[in-house]
Amino acid sequence: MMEFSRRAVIAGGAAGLGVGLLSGGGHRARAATPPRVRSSAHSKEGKEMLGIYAGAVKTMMEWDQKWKGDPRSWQFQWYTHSLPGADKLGPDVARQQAINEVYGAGATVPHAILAGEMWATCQPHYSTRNDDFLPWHRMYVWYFEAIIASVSGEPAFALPYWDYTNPDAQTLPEEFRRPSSVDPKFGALFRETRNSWVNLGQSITTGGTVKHPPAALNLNSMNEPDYSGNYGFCKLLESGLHGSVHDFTGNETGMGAVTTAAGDPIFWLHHCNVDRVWAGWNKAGGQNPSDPAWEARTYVFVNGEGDRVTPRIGDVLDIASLGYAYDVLPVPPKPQSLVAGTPRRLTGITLATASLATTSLNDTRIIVNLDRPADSKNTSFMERLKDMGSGVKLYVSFRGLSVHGATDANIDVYLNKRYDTGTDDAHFVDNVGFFGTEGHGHAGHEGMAEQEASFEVTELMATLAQLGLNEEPTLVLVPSGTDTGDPRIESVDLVAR
Ligand SMILES: [Cu+2]
Repeated sequence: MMEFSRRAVIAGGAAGLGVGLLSGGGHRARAATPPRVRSSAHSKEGKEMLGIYAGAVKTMMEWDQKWKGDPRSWQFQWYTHSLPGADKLGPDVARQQAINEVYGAGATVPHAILAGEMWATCQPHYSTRNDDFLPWHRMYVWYFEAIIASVSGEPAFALPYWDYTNPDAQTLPEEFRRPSSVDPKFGALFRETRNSWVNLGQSITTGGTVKHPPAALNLNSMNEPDYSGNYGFCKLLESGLHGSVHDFTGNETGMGAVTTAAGDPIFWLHHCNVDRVWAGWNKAGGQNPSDPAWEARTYVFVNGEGDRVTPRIGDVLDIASLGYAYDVLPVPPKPQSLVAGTPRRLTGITLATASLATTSLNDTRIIVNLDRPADSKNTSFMERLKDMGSGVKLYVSFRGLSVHGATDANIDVYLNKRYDTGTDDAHFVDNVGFFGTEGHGHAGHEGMAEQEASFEVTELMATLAQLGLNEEPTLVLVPSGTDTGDPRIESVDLVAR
């Protein structure tokens, strides 16, 4: 059993990593050696790494048959995120059923115990710990990268990332699009459970039947100076860009649903990019929470050798100490946004609101008229906005997102576009998806946070106000994806903070 020694915890940093994170093999780069560089999957360096990656994924998938239940097999790594059935049965029942199936009922072998600790532990989906989204996935990707290095026998392996916020990189990298019958080398990276146009090499935003504005995949979350809370960087990145890429890439039996997402080899390149956005936000001045209890929290994983490890969140906040770097880091769209300014209200004040509880989200185009909140005196929206004073930020907040089962449903949101019918993207807010809402709300399980998705609209609102907005705000919702899972939203608010 691998635990951090007290000495390592006190020493922290690279010394702590030497005992815990890097234990067992010593083949990974130490902090003193040059970092492994993670490159874009569309670059020459990234493509070289994809060759190594494809070979290792193939081996791990073979281990699903040969050594079923081995911690370094493909299925074990996938199930660590979540597993089929967890949306309907809840994670605990689904996990136990899968353990019985893989190891036999009542099995007490170490790998069965490990599966009990690790499977369906994706954060924050199986907790209320929204702030753990980034560190949990950083650990998950970091150990997975070590497993690929060890399985392939290529210690210098660095996982490539998928740079989909670059408009020229919004196609799935070609290595992932060819079945084994066509391409024995890269075939292990192919999955059928994607939107058909994605595997045809068309853009995930504008291919096939979808017409998302290019801004649907954006780095707006990086403008947020706070890490925590429903309007913080971590949550905005998770419910925005991260969820959209899941829904735009896979269907409800693949990347589009939490239960099956990590079974698609592109998952890891997606989360590598999410990790890169976090590193870029830190580089631009974004501060992680400074909470000793948060930093002390541990999760269970296996390292490159398949041994149990229990990294602390505090161990993974600095990528240099983990021995890797990115070839390029993204920057916030508004570079000045992270300079310390007025402290924000944590929750915000609702300026306009609408219930969506009885609205069918299956229509092609839904017009939502927001109204004055019952407790507000001013009848004019602009007057209520003025009452907030200067320097407020405005957000569109969707509350009570829930689904009955797996879905890749997602909705493009436009502000004050009621009378437009064409392709005018000037009113576009963002894309709201249901990734991560499985098992919440009306189909929910105890102890899960209500799901929200918020998008900042300060500048958009100012621009539209200049055009003479003199009425309550209006939203237009344009759904896409399959309508399985009965997606629902309780309400939408326009919030100032
Ligand atoms: Cu994800």
